[in-house]
Amino acid sequence: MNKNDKTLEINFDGLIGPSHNYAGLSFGNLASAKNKAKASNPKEAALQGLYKMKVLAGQGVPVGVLPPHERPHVPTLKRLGFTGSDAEVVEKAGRDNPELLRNCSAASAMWTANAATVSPSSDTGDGRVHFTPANLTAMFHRSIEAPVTGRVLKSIFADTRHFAHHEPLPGGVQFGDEGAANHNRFCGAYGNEGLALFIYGKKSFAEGNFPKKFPARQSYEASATIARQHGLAEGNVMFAQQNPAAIDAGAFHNDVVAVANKNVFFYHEKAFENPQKLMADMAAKSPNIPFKFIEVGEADVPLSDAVKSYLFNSQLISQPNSDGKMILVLPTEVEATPLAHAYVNKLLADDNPINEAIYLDVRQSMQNGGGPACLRLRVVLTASERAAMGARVLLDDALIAELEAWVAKHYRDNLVESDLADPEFLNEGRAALDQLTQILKLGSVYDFQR
Ligand code: SUG
Repeated sequence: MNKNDKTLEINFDGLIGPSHNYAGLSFGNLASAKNKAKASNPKEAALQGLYKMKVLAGQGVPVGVLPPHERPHVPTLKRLGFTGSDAEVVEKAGRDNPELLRNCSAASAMWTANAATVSPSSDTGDGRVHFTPANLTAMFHRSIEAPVTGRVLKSIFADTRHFAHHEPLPGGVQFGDEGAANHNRFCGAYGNEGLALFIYGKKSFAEGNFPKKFPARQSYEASATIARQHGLAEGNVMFAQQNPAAIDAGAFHNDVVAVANKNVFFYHEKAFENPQKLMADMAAKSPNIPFKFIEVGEADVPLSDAVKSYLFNSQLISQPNSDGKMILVLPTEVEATPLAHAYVNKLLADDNPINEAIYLDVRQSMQNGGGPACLRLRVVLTASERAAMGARVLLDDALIAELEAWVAKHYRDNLVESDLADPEFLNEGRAALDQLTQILKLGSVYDFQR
């Protein structure tokens, strides 16, 4: 039997953290701006996320979990000049510079599509799975995620015979990297060599037609560096520019306007400047992949409805043992957007691999611009690589039950800005995360544990 026969894609969902709040931090992300200063419900948010994981696991899809980060992040506040005990640091920041405290309190690590770019062993030069944590330099509140993300990935994927870890890219915004949200991998079967399609928003060292209103977060230079350092073969890599008009319409990551799985590419006609050429180039580059391109026209679903509903931020999942059938896991906002909903109904009736739609309520995350696909990082692993994983992060009934009880015990159901400066809130979060590292057998990944 070929060693790749049992290769699976695991969806690693971000567990939504106790500091989930609406701070309006992401310029260019329409939902984040719209819901600024609204009271959040971290407990409901985390349970919505866990329910999504449970539904996917119930479909037979392998699901893993990645932990939230420590927030407010006292080490960053100290680097920004706040002094004293940890309690004094959050109090002073809340009083003197609430903007900085908000930036250091985001639970944004939940959107694990931005955690890293991952290349499966079938695609890399040395036959190992490669990970590069995203530097997320475009937004200050996200730029502080990379060190802990790197530690968590190294703790789970510790076996260096199978796994290779790179540092987050250097170079500031010119090497701005947002991880897997702008990376699509196409293949026939998961264990086959795949085609990596990197989508960038700008070239940092070249002229071009780039977005005018909102920032292009992903740079070509970052994508090209990752392809190089993961050892991807030139014949298996493509780069394409995201349509600047899509970014200016609120698609701050490409996964807001396109989603791929295996041979299927589901995208909005305005996701790329010249989709016809891109699809023709992909087909020419990888003749072994039986591509199925599903382009949604502006006339069927206007770009503004795509951004509002997050139609393309759905998870496109292969049904296990089903001979190519796929499920689309969508946010309930699609049901509430008539043209997007009608399109999905038509898609299910048409002749294509997508034959089931599951709508899930992840509204707490959606209100910050994070849909089902933002909440997951895909990692393709062979059977021996799965056996080499450490920690306890693959979901089963027992782990889900423990995590639900953990959320019920530690999370607040109402959070407003003034709570972020409360030392009691800091202590609650640390107690929760300390217990979580024991449940997930992660070791001491947080700064407060070191
Ligand atoms: O980076 N929102 C996240 C949403 C990330 C969605 N991810 C993907 N599309 N893959 C972001 O803009 C908002 C936080 C706030 O405003 O409180 C935020 O960070």
